[in-house]
Amino acid sequence: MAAKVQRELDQFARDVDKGLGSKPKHLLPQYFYDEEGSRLFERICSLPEYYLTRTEAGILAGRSHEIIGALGNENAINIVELGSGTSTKTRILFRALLAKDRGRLVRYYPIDISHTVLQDTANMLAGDFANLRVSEITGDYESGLENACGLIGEQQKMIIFLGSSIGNLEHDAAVAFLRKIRGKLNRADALLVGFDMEKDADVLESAYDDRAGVTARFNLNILKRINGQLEGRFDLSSFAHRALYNTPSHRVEMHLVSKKDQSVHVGALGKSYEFKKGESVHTESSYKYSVERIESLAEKSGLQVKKHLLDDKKWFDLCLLHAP
Ligand code: AVI
Repeated sequence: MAAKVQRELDQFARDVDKGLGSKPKHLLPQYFYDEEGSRLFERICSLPEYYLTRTEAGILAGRSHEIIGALGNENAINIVELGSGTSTKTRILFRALLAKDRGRLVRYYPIDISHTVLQDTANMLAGDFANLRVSEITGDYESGLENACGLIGEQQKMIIFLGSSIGNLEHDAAVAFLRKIRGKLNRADALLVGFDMEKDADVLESAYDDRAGVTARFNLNILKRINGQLEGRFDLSSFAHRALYNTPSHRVEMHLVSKKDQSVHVGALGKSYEFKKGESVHTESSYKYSVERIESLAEKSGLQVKKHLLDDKKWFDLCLLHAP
C-alpha cells in the first residue's frame, strides 16, 4: 500500500512538472479529487447553477421504464457502474428495478478509486435494498471493468457511466474509452452514458462559476493539493478562478489565472515556476455534445445509439447504447 501511495505521488509530481512547464500551462483534472476536492464536488452537484445532476436524476426517475426495458425480463440483472462515488443517482434505478418486479435480483458492481466511499456506500445500499447484492470494486475504470466482467461472465449486464464524466475526456480519449467498453459488451448488453448538451453560454458558464464560489474553491483546491503533497508554496489568493465556454471547441474550460507576476516554488520538485500577471493554467475541459456528435462518437467507438433520453429542455442526454 505504501509503495502504491508513493507511486501515485511520484506520478502527481511528474504531471505537475509537465503541466506547469508547458506553454500554455495546464494541470490534469483528475487531481481535483482528493478528500476535500471530492467533498467540494459533492456540493457542486447540488448547487442551483449546476443543473447537470438534477437534470440527469430527473431523466433517470422519469424514464426508468425505458432504461429497464433495454434489459429484457431476466430474473437477475447485473449493473456495472464506472466511477460510482456515493451511487446517489443509481438508487433511482434500483428503486425502479426492484419495485417493478419484486422477485428480481440486482447484482451491482460499483467501481471507484475511493475504497472508503465504496465500502460505506455498499453497506448503506445493502441495508436499503433487500434484493440488491453489491460487489464493490476498488480501482480505475479499466481494471475495475475487467474484474466486474470476469465476475459476471456471460450473463446479461448494463454498464453505466453517469454525470457527464465522459465530457472530461478529449475526443480521442473518449473514443478509446468507449472502444474498451465496447470490447466488453455482448449482444444483449446495454450501455448507459450521461452526456451534457450544448446550450447558452450564460447557462454553461454560471454552472461552472457559481455565486457561492464553490466551483472556485474546487478549482483552487488543486493548488492547495500541490502545497500539501508536493511542498508547493502557492498563495491561493493570488490566483483567480475562471470558467468560459469555448464555442468552437464545444467545451467549458476552467482556468486559474495569475493575478500578478510571481514565482512559485514546489519543494518536492526542487523548482520554481514563473507566472505572468494574467497568465492562465488550464485545469479542466468539460465537453458539451449534440445528438449528432454523440452518434458520431458512438459510431467511431463501434457502438450504436439505441435511444436518446433527453429532458424537456434538451439540456442533458442519458443515452442508451449497445454493441450492434
Ligand atoms: C465530474 N465532471 C463531470 C464535472 C464536470 O461538470 O465537468 C466536474 C466539474 N468541474 C466543475 N464543476 C464540475
